[in-house]
Amino acid sequence: KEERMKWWTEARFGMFIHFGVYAQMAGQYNGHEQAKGGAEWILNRMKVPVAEYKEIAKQFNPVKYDADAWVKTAKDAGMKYLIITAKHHDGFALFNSKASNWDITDATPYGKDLLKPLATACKKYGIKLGFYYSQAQDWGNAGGSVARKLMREGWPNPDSAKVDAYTAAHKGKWDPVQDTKTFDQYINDVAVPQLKELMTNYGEIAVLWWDTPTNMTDEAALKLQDALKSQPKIITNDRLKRPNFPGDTKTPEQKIPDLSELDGQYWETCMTMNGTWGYRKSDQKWKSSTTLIQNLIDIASKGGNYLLNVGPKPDGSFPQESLDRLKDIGVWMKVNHEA
Ligand code: FUL
Repeated sequence: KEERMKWWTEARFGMFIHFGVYAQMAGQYNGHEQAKGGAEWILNRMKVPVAEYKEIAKQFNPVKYDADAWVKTAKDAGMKYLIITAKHHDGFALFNSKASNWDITDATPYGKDLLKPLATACKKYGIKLGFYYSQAQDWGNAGGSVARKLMREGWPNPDSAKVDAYTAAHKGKWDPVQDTKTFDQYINDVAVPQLKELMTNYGEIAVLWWDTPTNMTDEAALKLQDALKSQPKIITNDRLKRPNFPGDTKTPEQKIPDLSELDGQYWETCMTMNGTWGYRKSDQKWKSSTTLIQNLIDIASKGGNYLLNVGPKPDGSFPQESLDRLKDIGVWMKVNHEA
């Protein structure tokens, strides 16, 4: 394991990218602002009917996406690896998937695999590439919506009482289409094949970043883990299934552990620069460059990694505020780190 973790331990700094159809909504549904939480949760938080969300995908056309520019931005900031949401909770695949039509090639006018050019650019700049894959929650592919508490916030629809009643009666699902398959069918027909696609079509994959282990079974977790076996050096986090599947790294979210909390395990703090992972137009609560640099110092001094997020705009460009901060960090890195 130590050998496999070597590059990761030395890396210290990576870029997280949350990108998908939610960026198109930018935190708003029918002119109403999503009340709480990350904008990447809008489909669930505002209980958008799945068919309506898929209509919105028909506007998702990130024509300003430039993989080379994304990776160069990370490189210039002193980052050593990049993790992108190959599929977030909305189930939308940023890659060409044969296992589901709910992907960028079939469901959007953009029509191209977004991960292919990213893999090429990462190779060019010597940046390790990792994939985030939401295995246990998939609201867009039938069977993938697992039981969760009622989480409607700020639903603007006059039918809200009806939607709440439905959600309460259907273990957190809000759209009948989500119940047309079982969770096992979703695992076998979508998650396992998609992971195999991700493990075979993009060269060497350095990290698989699982998320929200709620409602996973050991059986499903084993199948998913097995789907990674063509990448023997891959590093995984602790979010596949709890307990029994600790993975390689711990994942404190939006916080830096105190020295007293460290237990000798590999860890990585993931954090947003403002308050959301996916792009939200109204979120202007940006941390200062100084704060971000101090976080990086704090984390590195305690032996952890800093996975700092960017939520690209629907056109595929990085928000200017993110670019400004990454540039400042890069200047600091050049002077103080990369002599
Ligand atoms: C969380 C997710 O629910 C968020 O949307 C985000 O991806 C974060 C990194 O992990 O648990």
